[in-house]
Amino acid sequence: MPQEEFTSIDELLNHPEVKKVTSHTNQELIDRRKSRPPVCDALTFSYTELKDDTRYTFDIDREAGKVLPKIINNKVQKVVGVESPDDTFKENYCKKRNIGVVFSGGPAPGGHNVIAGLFDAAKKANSKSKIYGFLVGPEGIIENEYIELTGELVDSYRNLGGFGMIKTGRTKIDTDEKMTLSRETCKKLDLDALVIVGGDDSNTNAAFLAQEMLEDNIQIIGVPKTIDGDIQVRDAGRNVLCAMSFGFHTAARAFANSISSLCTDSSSDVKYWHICKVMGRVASHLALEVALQTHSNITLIGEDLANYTDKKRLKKNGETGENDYTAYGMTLRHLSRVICNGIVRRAAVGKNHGVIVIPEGVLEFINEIQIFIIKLNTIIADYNKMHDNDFHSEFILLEDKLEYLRRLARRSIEEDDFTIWNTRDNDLFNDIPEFFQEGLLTERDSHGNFQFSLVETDKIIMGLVKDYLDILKENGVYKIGIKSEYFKKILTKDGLDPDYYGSIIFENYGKDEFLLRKPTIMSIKTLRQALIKKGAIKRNNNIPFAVKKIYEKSVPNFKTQVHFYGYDGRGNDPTQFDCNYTYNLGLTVFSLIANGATGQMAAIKNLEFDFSQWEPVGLPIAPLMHLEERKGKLALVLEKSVVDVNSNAFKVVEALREKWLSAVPGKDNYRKPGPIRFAGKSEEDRPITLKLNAL
Ligand code: FBP
Repeated sequence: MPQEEFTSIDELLNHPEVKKVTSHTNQELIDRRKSRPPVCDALTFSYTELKDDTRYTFDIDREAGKVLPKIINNKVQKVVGVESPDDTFKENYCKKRNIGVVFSGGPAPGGHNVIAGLFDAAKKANSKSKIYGFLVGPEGIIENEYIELTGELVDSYRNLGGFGMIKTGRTKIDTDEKMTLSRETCKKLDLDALVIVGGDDSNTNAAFLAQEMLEDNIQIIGVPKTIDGDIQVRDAGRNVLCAMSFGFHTAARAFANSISSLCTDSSSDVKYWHICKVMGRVASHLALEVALQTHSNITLIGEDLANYTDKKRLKKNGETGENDYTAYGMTLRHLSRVICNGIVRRAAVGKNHGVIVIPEGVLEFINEIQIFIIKLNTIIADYNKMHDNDFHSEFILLEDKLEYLRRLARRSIEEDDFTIWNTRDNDLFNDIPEFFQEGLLTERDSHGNFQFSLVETDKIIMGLVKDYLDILKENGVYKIGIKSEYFKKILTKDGLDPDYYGSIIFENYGKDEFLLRKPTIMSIKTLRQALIKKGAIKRNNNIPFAVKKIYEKSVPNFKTQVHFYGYDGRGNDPTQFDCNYTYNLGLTVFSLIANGATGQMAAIKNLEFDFSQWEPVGLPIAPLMHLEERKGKLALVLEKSVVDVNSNAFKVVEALREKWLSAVPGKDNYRKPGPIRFAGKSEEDRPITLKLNAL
């Protein structure tokens, strides 16, 4: 077919086909916007009410009782449908309301559906109700920056990822001044309720706002959001009330899809170890789910490392009667040894390639690093409390920061009760590579959290791994196994006797499928010496070409490609699971508001089971809070849930670790989860972690 000729660029741009392929909408976008998620049974009713479910109890922290007295006695509330309530109920349920909503913290797929669910339910109850979206996170409440949400705006974001509709931010309403400004905004807008869609810190914030604004009749409702999956709620009896925060499934599926492609690449090109750091500020839930979805060769789980005990040291302790605390938890050096062991074992069967998954927050679980983080958090927080200029503006260069630490170390010599940073801390800190020192001294976020995403965790661990692999290579331990058949073919081709040379070069010739060079042969020179010693060649002869080729093939070159999976998965369009979950969360939020609840977090019980069993509930936030070290002092916060090493999900990964390492001849055991599909059936309808833990 002859090509069309365009006389101008405008003519080309106006061509219908050009318009079609360059349009910002496509079928997936249209389908997503049009789709309406299924609704939980109780939420299909025109009216709902809340029933206290007293089967669930909590171990209440005394401090929480003292600080949050007005909401500490809140109960778990079950949302139930009401067929035909009386007129007073109807009137109250359907009264015109002003509701504010804000996103807080990192984006998580599904947030727009929380707003869509809330919007639909509120407008259905009373079309005159107004929903305001505070812009760019809690800062929008403090500064009274908002937009009124319209049906058109909400429709354009249905089932779509990100928090683009109203954006998000990490400001915390944590001072009297910010609290006063927030209250003023809520009053100015005549808000009946404020909905905070956020993580553990933001829900903590929600509880404090609920306590503060109770007398103002402003209800505060939280929503469990974070891709990290660390908001999981159980009662004192370990009953699961909220199995997972929203956004986790999508992020994990997105990471897993990319990482599984790297598994394919690695086993095709057979030359790289792909090092994949995956998000999760502290907990390793995302890494665990990725392991289950992809069967990556090595996956580190922070909580597992912290749980490690050095049996040899413990035995020695038993004998000497001393208590050596370094026997508990894994050190960075030990961790690098564990990784090297896996790499060396795969190389021995000819696989000098593979995929390693490293959780972003893994260092939090390494004792020595954890101590530095806590100490530096305190030092920075103390400095900021006492000076007009904050620590990071005062000490801009790394050298300035190090000098300040040296001053503190000197102070510890002069003042007995000054113990936060002593000369030993300073010496140990100086042993750390500069980029990591810089990382440990980075600015904390507004909640006082250490920002793991800014630290090159993978670089620190892989640096140690590379150093140790070099030593193992030197010692003839790290070497590539040569397939016996291949060896025979190459030598026979050059007219050499494989059996004769094989027994000189290899330690397991004639025994195994993959042949391993003798540890004494670790260079061309030592190979020559071995051949001369056995009379295979004369002193001034060259090494036969085929033998040299085999030797060279057995020398490993450890090549890595480093990847970070975080922001991409966080911005992915939600899975069906997250779409359904979040839309129903939005409907639940309205039910809680319409029934007068405050200080509650909307949740869906039984997420781990089929949709028909999902139950909307309100969970009391205050009873879930406990004291934790933040910004150098104890603060009441919602407890983060980390990976339980006794859970089914972890036990399965632990048991299959060896299989997935695949340090045996033959194919790897990779699994392909496939991409997230909105239409049609996606392979997983919910996180595998949830399925396993529900068994
Ligand atoms: P939230 O807990 O606020 O949902 O954020 C989670 C997260 O995506 C972490 O996984 C990551 O460590 C962090 O946010 C990154 O923060 P930032 O967006 O400030 O770089």
